[in-house]
Amino acid sequence: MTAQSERTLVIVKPDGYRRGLTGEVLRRIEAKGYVLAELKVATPDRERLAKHYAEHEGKPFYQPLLEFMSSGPATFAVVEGHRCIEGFRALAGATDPTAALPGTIRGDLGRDWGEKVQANIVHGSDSPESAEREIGIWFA
Ligand code: RTP
Ligand code: MG
Repeated sequence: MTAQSERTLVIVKPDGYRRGLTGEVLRRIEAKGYVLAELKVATPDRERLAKHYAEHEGKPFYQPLLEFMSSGPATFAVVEGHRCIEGFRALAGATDPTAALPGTIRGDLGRDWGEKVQANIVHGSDSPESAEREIGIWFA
């Protein structure tokens, strides 16, 4: 990683993985110019999910979120590039896939399935501190 560079943790969530969208998400990341520094497929375990989503504990969607995220394989990527945290969140679009703008991953590929939690295809870290914390959880 160069001095100017930044890292973010991207997860293609179990809905994205099941729908065969991993390649499409990775393609968009690479087409944007970011670099895939690490990559793996694994089913997220509840212990690490609880750490990852600690900020949401107690919210109504917390338990459904852990259910959903542990429901099957996901793809984990460490993505690198100057301002990639902000850049990937722009690529991902709004949390609610119905409201996410066309042109974004969630806007182009996501929808509301009427579930208790938003199945919105991807996760992207929201700050440099979150990114380093999350990369430490999933790529220890
Ligand atoms: P992420 O952390 O996954 O990149 O997404 P985000 O920052 O846009 O959303 P955040 O507020 O951190 O919420 C984490 C994930 O929880 C699910 N969620 N569902 N009301 C709901 O149904 C609801 N609210 C949040 C989504 O999967 C969201 O990405
Ligand atoms: Mg978040």
